[in-house]
Amino acid sequence: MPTTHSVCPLDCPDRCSLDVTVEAGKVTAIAGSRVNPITDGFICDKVRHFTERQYGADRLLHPMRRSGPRGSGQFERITWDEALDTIAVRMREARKVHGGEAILPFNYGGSNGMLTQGGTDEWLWRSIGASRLARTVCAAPTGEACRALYGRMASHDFPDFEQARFILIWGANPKHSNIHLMPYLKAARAAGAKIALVDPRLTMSAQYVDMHLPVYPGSDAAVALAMIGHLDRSGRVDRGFLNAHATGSDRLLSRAREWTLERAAARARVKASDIAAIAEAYAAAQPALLRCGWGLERNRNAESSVAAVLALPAVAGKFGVPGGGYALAASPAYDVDDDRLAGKPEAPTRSINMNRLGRALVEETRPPIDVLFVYNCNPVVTIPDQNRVRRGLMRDDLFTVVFEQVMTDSALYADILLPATTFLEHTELSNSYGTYAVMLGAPAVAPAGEARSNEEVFAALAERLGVAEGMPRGEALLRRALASIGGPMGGDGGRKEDALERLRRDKILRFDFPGERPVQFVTTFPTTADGKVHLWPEALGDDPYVVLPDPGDADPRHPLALISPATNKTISSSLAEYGFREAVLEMHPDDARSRRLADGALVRVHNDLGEVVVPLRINREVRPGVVFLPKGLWNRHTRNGAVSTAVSPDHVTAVSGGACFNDARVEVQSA
Ligand SMILES: Nc1nc2c(c(=O)[nH]1)N[C@H]1C(S)=C(S)[C@@H](COP(=O)(O)OP(=O)(O)OC[C@H]3O[C@@H](n4cnc5c(=O)[nH]c(N)nc54)[C@H](O)[C@@H]3O)O[C@H]1N2
Ligand SMILES: Nc1nc2c(c(=O)[nH]1)N[C@H]1C(S)=C(S)[C@@H](COP(=O)(O)OP(=O)(O)OC[C@H]3O[C@@H](n4cnc5c(=O)[nH]c(N)nc54)[C@H](O)[C@@H]3O)O[C@H]1N2
Ligand code: SF4
Ligand SMILES: [Mo]
Repeated sequence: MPTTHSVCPLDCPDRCSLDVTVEAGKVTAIAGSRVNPITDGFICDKVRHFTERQYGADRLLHPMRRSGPRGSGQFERITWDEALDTIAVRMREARKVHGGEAILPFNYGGSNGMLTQGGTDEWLWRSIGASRLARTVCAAPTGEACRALYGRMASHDFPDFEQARFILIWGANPKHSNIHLMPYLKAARAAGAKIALVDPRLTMSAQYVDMHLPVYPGSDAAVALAMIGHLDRSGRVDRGFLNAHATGSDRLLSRAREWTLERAAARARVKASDIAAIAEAYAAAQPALLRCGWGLERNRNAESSVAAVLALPAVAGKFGVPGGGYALAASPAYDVDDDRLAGKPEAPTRSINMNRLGRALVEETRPPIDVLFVYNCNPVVTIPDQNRVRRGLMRDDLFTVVFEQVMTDSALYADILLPATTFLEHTELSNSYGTYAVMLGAPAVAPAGEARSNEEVFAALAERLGVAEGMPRGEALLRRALASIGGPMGGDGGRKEDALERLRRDKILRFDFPGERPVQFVTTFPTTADGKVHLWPEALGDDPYVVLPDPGDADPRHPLALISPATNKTISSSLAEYGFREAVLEMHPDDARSRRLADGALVRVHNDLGEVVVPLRINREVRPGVVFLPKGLWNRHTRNGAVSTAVSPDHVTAVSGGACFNDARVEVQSA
């Protein structure tokens, strides 16, 4: 059967290359290919079954207008012209009455491609002076902390994990969120590497994990500082490295000395000896690799936690060898020029933090938000404080557009609903945030129904609003997107032309590192102003290593920490329409016993913000004092039509305004 080359554009670090089989104009199979060597011919179940989205009952096939109350999901079919004209009229009106800032574009990770995000959409928003969106729901604190310490230094690529003799996995769950790392972890283990996991849950079996530190959520800064303090007291700090390559180490070390093992152990609710054991094993091994995930950033203490964790490889002298240093997002190294991609510079309009959507819709008055345009995002289930978001969307005078592939919980609130193509139906240029490659995907089939691509829809709106002149489209947009990538792929415009030809021929463009992959402090270095690691980074404020008290300390009625990390069933909330049947809450047996809750019992997970009703699963792999609901549920997956964001506070991290999902403190009772 003939296959088409494609690329998975979902918000996943692996960025698989795909072979798509088409029969009689329909996609019949999706499999991993070897174009991206990391994919190695296998993909996750979710995307293997993507035809369930493509041809499923939830797929949106034509534009619609709301015909019942907000949120009711009652719509009537209209034409594209009616839909686009209505939107254009409402936008023009909003601009006339309150100015461009009365329009709020709302988008995030639904499509990680460069043609569906940041190009024609940004051109439109910038041209009409819309409010800007601070895209902070994920990775903002981690990115901020990493940049503050190391600038845009490239991170380790997956294959080098094999060379490590000790791998410290901190707040990441590769078994679910980064499955193509697993073969390299396995190979490292086979070659004798030890693996330690710092996570409130035991996410991997003994086949992978030698040491597990089940920290209480939000306590990572204390633990990492205590490790640094312990290395210092026991003479394991690499002074030579620090003197040559770092600034601020004295201040960091003196701060770390305040965090004795015992003090950190009390904050993290773990054993002091376990913190010491991991620090010692890490210091002793060479090469040792730190894999920092995104689980530790989803609380108020985020920037300090990530900074303290990322300081470890500098303090312990782990750089300078393949398989040593840290592995985090690859994205900083791409150094994408957003202005070039958008085709025009950003205007300094009002910025709205996406994590406070509910508040913005209700409380912003100068000007109020008159038009909300949601695309590549499902805020009703993915943004903190679900009930507040819903109240905001119910505002009588709000005009909401949702541009979606399927009938999500957010789509239900649309005044105008627009059907979007999937990656099987449009051209896409995808850069990976896990590894160093760019790939091009061509449409495998014609759009379902009347679905249109983001590029088409934003261009059509720009035309109606009179701002389309000069907007790059098609091939020109593709070239511009490619040219906006800097870093080790960068070069002059002329070279980029060759790059597109090469990309078409080879289906993949790899980064031009000296050597096949980046090796930190050998072929890739900090890009801070002085080229050094900033261990007391001013960018993180007066005190980069503040350890905040646990939010539960002030809330004794809600003693359990609720975390809601990624699972293998969805990508954020994408594909949940077929990925999930019903969600369960996972709880440690001790917590279930003290609450007289039996396995399978229906429970209420609640706090002052809201509640979620689901069956209970008792599971020793979650530490005591912590409960776990999956990220990305839809309302239909719980008994009361609410998801974990219903109990997530919408306060944000101090430096970068990041989301604090894991600051949810709850009580659980029989329902
Ligand atoms: N299958 C699948 N893959 C995905 C995604 C998905 O939804 N599904 N999502 C994608 C996206 S958008 C992202 S951002 C990444 C996220 O991928 P990861 O980096 O793996 O992040 P999380 O899944 O949020 O959390 C990782 C781990 O951190 C733990 N954790 C929670 N709180 C804390 C804490 O305070 N401290 C520490 N040390 N650990 C904590 C959780 O128990 C979890 O096991 O994955 C991407 N890949
Ligand atoms: N409880 C809890 N919630 C979380 C988190 C958590 O830890 N706990 N973490 C969060 C994280 S890490 C992230 S990244 C966010 C992600 O949250 P969102 O940005 O809301 O991502 P998705 O849930 O994947 O929703 C993306 C939507 O975009 C649509 N889409 C895909 N491609 C296209 C396209 O080409 N055009 C258009 N118009 N639409 C498209 C998809 O159908 C999908 O419904 O969620 C956060 N939510
Ligand atoms: S979601 Fe991740 S693992 Fe699954 S196909 Fe896409 S890139 Fe690969
Ligand atoms: Mo994310």
